[in-house]
Amino acid sequence: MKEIGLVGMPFSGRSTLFTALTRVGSHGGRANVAVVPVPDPRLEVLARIERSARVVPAQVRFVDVPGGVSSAQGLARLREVDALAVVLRCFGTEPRPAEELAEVRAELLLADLIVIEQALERALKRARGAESPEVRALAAARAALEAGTPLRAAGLDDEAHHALRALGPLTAKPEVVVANLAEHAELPEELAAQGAVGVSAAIEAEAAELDPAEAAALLEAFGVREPGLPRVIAACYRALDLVTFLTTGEDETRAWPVRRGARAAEAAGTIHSDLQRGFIRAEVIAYEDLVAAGSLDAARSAGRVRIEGKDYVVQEGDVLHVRFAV
Ligand SMILES: Nc1nc2c(ncn2[C@@H]2O[C@H](COP(=O)(O)OP(=O)(O)OP(=O)(O)O)[C@@H](O)[C@H]2O)c(=O)[nH]1
Ligand SMILES: [Mg+2]
Repeated sequence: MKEIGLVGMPFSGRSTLFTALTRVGSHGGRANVAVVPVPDPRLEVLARIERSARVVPAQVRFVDVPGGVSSAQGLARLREVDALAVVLRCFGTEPRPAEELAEVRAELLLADLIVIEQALERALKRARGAESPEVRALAAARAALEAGTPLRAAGLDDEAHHALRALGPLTAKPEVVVANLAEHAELPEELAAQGAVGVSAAIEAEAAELDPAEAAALLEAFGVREPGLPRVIAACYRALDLVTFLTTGEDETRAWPVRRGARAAEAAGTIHSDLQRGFIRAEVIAYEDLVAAGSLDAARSAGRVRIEGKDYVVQEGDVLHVRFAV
């Protein structure tokens, strides 16, 4: 399960956003963690068509740490997450989200530089001054950070990224930007242009505590048309380069995230290692084609279900049925 860490300046509204996204209160003084199902309207449709007994959505975990971006303890926890969501204050007096974004990024860069310099010193001692792959990776990372380049954009090779992995460098992680909007405010143009997601965290956090009818009325009154959660998760999936394939049958209809470019055998392996080991072939149909056909059986009869081998690259919205033998 992918873990998304909320990061930002103090009082940017991270804990409020955490509550809005997870419906769980975030209490000061400790890291707060909550798992949420990934909204995916396709699941209910498939489950109805195939009469599945249950629906199993994918899940993501959100992490909210106390203290702003300069809290070493908070940042240490964020080194473990898969992606960062930078929360920007767009409410209250004199919001300046663009500057805040630059400040947060600078702080993350600095935090990485400190950790990498320490690790480089240790690595040099261990290598007794000689060149080692570790020393080379750390030196390259330091040079990038000193030049103000986040590690995700530093052009490091896989070996270098692997050498740095244990340090959990923050600027190597995929990043999404979440603008925490004031009541009735629209997403500022310059942030929209950067692909930021606007969320009215305070209103959504309040709505999270109401019953559905009251919540809907509150959101409507404040002009919140689309909840933040699906848009934040979609942005995270894009940043993490994930696609979702689906499985459906009598037992369950289920969503499975895999890295973009994953082949059928690897995708099968996320379901169960036996399916990868004993992979024979996959029956594949795009979600839209299945819905158009009316059912998997109807699609099969109409010859709309393709047979793919283990090297087939799984596409967003593919419905997969894996044939295997162990
Ligand atoms: N008006 C308005 N106030 C908000 C919004 N989001 C958060 N706040 C308020 O801003 C203050 C800080 O919010 P928090 O969610 O605690 O911010 P934080 O980033 O978690 O703060 P620290 O963890 O203390 O650094 C609180 O008083 C919130 O009620 C918002 O969207 N609109
Ligand atoms: Mg907080």
